[in-house]
Amino acid sequence: MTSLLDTPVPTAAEDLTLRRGAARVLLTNWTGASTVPSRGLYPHQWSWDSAFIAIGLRHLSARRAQRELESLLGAQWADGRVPHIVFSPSVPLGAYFPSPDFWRSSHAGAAAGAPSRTETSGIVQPPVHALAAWLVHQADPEDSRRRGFLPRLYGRLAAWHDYLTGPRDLGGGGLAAVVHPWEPGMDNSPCWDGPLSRVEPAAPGSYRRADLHHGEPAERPTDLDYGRYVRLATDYRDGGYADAGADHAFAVEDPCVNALLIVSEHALARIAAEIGADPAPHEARAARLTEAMVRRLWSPADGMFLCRDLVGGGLIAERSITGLVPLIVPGLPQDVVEALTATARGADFRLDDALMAPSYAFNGHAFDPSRYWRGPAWFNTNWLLERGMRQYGQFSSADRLRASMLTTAGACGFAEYVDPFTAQARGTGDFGWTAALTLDLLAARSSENDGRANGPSIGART
Ligand code: 9WN
Repeated sequence: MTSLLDTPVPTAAEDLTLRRGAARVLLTNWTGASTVPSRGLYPHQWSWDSAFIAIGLRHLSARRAQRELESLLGAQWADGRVPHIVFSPSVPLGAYFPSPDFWRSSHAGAAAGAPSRTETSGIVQPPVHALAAWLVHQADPEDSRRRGFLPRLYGRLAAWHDYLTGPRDLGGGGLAAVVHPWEPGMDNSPCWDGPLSRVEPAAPGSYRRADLHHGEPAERPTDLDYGRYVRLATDYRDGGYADAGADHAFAVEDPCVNALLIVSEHALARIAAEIGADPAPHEARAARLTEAMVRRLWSPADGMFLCRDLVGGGLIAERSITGLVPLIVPGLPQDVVEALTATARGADFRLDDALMAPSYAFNGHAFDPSRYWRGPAWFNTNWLLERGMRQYGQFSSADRLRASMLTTAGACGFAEYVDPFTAQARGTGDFGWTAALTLDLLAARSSENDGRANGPSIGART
């Protein structure tokens, strides 16, 4: 096992090179009002990408990070949902599938309150936004106050959380559910194999994938998975993107989605206090969500959280990184924290000797080191894990992971994801959140080195 003592300490010059490289990616991917995840594969604005990107962008320009979130929330639907993609009208339709003419949000989503002049998808992604807004505010509170950044966003963020805890509480147990594998952002995780097996794929000739023009087929979801994604999205659209009363073929409660909702609800409490609103309802909701997440998704036998299948019933017996992300939630029961940190270090995720934690258990039956969310290591989930371990006082694991992520990010050219054994780049390069979270990790490390240590909670982090 590699110990912390074996980890090479980068020199200030190496940090500067890394910072410059990450900044270059964010400048190149900036479109004027937001940042694309990648110029080729993902040429529009994505929801949770924008939140992670804002968290890093604030170290380059707090104003630009504010605009990143403002532009995304400007496309919010009247029912509160924040769409997972906001389409750029200047990008050709064929550049990404499913394109605006597939989602038809301004017409098909009219009853649900889709904007009439901006085209978006009709599904959502994990709610990282209130957390991002709070962190962006903290990067330059004076500018934020001068521009009324938080007062303008607060109502929208609250409506977003109301949507997730209201119409999206499909299980009736107090958690938010996702209705498509694209919603939790871990598209082809083995967690979805069971629920997806009940879905009849769309006919192969009825759509054309654009992702394979940019990515290796062995690193992307299979055609069978795509056919099922298209079927689910088509059915949701044809039902007017309605939630309550709809006959969802796929409905899952996901730990990462709900953990991010809880942390964002804590952030909303801080935002409320900052702008003179009442934080108490947000803290109360965060506490209710935390209790519901432990009650409905914790598996003592697995030592981690699992996904709950609301259609087939029961917990899904697949060990994915989603089940470790709840470490970012403050105030978890002590026995849960102990088991989770042990699982993170154990043979399935190897936090203390792998380069980065894989997206799916090393020993899982479906593990594949190259294919998308079925094994490769992703920077956003590892960033969350790093924050979670640090929050619960696991400093040496967190320090080691941070050092390894920084080395890997530079070596792989800010790749979308990497092989967790070799750090070889997978997916697309110059990826937005890889660059942004690199900047955030660098900033955290240098502020700790300067003696300005961050607080223990993710929400308290500046
Ligand atoms: C579908 C943009 C997004 C990420 C997701 C990631 C991938 C899209 C795709 O890219 O999903 O939303 O076409 O595969 O899985 O997490 O937000 O970077």
